[in-house]
Amino acid sequence: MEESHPTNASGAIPGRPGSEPPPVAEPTEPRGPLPPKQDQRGPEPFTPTGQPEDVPQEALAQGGAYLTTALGTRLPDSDHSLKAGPRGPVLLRDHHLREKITHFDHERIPERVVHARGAAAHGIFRSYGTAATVTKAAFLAEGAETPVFVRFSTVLGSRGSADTVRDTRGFATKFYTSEGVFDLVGNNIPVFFIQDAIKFPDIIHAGKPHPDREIPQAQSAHDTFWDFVSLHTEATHHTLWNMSDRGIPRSFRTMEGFGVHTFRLVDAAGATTLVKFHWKPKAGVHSLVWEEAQLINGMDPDFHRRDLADAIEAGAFPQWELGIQAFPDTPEQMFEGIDLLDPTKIVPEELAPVQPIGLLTLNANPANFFAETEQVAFHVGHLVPGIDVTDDPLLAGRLFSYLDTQITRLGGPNFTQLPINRSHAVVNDMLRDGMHQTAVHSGAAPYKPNSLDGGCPFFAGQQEGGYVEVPVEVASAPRVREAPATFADHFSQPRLFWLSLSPVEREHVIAAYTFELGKVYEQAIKERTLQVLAEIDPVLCEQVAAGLGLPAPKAAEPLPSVTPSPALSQVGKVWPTTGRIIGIITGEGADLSTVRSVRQAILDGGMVPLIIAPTGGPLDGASRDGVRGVIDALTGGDEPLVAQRTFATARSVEFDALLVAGAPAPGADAYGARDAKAGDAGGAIDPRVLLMLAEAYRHGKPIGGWDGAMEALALAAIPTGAAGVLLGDRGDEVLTEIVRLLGQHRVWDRFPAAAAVS
Ligand code: HDE
Repeated sequence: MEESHPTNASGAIPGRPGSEPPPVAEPTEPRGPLPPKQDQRGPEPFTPTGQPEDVPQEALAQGGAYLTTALGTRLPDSDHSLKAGPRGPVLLRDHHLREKITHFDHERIPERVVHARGAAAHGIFRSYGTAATVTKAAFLAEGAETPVFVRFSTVLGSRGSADTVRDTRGFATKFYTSEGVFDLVGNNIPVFFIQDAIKFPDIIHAGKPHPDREIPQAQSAHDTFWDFVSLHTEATHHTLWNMSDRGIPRSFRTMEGFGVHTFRLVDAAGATTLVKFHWKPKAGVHSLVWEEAQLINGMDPDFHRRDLADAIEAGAFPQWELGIQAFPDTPEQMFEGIDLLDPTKIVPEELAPVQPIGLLTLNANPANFFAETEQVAFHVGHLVPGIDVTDDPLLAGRLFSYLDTQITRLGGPNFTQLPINRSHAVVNDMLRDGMHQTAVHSGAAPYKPNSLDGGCPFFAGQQEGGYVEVPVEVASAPRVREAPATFADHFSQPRLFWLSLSPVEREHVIAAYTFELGKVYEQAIKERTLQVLAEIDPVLCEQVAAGLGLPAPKAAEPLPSVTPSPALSQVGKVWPTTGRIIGIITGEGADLSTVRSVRQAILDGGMVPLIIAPTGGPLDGASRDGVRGVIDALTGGDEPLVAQRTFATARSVEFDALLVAGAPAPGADAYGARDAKAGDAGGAIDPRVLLMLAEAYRHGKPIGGWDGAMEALALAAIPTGAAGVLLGDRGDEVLTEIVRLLGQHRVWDRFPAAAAVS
């Protein structure tokens, strides 16, 4: 009988499960995966678009000079359907038409439930090694360099919503470390609305547009949001941060980032330290003012996205220092009376300084938004040895949620194989199959223990760099649906934050509450919120109540005595001005040599000069003398001076500071029927210039001018001698002073705070 079976080359009977005969005892010597059996081979190694796998990265997606079908057949035409005669009918047999339309029909994937709108960049993280005393994580060792991908986002809006809405911002970083991927999925606000993940659907349903009309988009100024946060008072602290300038950042580049939860670091000896992560922007923390934010949402809804991409393209690479606040890992997990497991609490930096541990530099824009920014999948459970989570109940829910959401969003469990999500450390996971599987696994035994695949893969203990959970003591307690008593204080830290703000920042908070509650329909919700504000501070409550035309309630409890944390204020420091945008307004008759030298000085200072003129094109007088003049201007010794904006296209909100070179007369298109901003242009100065100046003045921006600019300022009703308004004889001197003011981000003392000082 034996002889009648076919045999393979080695003479064995077919059907052997693995490529080697298994030993009797379970293999214990680690080794790489066994080769496929002799008779097996997977598909030839080609890229998803039919290229040999060793092509350079940029050629991976598409190649060749000719249009093809998805499977590489060259196409002669993609503009006309296949028809029975030029007038049709269209034929069902047109496989190219059907492939093109079918693929198009499926181009969208579900947007993120929260943080749908985002922008991202590639970069590098260089570790200082200062954290090596508390963690064994390899990417935090001295000098380690780790590629990263960072995605910033708003929370509430849909993918197509505007950037400068009042909202929390996401700040999620994927570190492709040598020990696997670590995701630090944080926000630009250090606390959260809720203390327990089970409340997340509630706060998000309340913040999202009303379910009946699906309005308003991407904002919290509506009844359901304030209904929830006024009833659920643990949201008070986060809400106050949102109503502060932190809710409307100037740029992603000027945002702080926070890990929010307390994490647990583990060193090589197994000793643990509790930490909070902080990102500190090198450019300083800086925000918009509310009117500016609202105008930008119409003028340039992609303001933050564009700012990030432009900065990187211009080589002004945004940088943040990563820092940690470190606390002893005691059984209580408390520090100076603050519960470290409560995500509605901060630890003031004055009590636990932020110690820098590395530098993040964003140095490349994504090549394809969908493939990278949209498909990137963060997960707080993507951890590496040396970094562990704590029992913060909010974090516990996140550990479940992020993995779960990616399965719906990215169509199955293999989202980790998408190029942007792939590990840079070798993967041997025994996870198999599923939608969109791109790996061709070999072997017969994706289970452990096995002997058929030589026992592969092997477990990695501490010595082999395995992620070994720290045996932290779990307190014995009854099973309850309850929060610990230390979570019950909802007002002392909001008060601490309020008292830490400068007077002008408090004015902004008052204005924000008054605006948002002013948009609320139901008076009961306003009254309830005023009661919450009374528990924070009487001045805040009274001023908002006055703005709403309602009586100010008194606090139910005596206000706690707290020590302010000056580190929480954004005002009063000096920052680099790199990447800031200065508009130079010129007009007929302006001295172009001064404009040229000021423009160059701005560039030399690493800032961005944008020239605003009555029309586009070259400014040099020669260019007006016909084609020859244009060519001369373009090719002469100097670079031609070209306007980047016109009086019709520019708006003050694009600029951090404005310079006026002379007295720009009304442009040829300055009449209301053509451009409503011009209205009745009867005066000596173009009304759109006056509008820009008046807005920049209101928004606390430095304004400078020379050569008759005084007339423009006077007509814009800007008092000469007002703070941050500089007129001079020389453009370079004016610029020097303007740049000094920019270093403080805004002219804070232009409008002294009136009411907000307790
Ligand atoms: Fe998220 N969050 N979140 N979150 N979150 C998501 O994951 C969730 C929370 C944060 O750019 C989702 O991929 C729950 C805190 C950022 O892709 C989802 C809870 C913090 C991003 C999700 C929280 C964050 C997300 C939506 C309460 C700051 C965007 C799509 C327990 C520390 C990441 C997705 C990116 C995204 C769930 C609370 C930050 C649904 C259940 C606290 C920056 O999984």
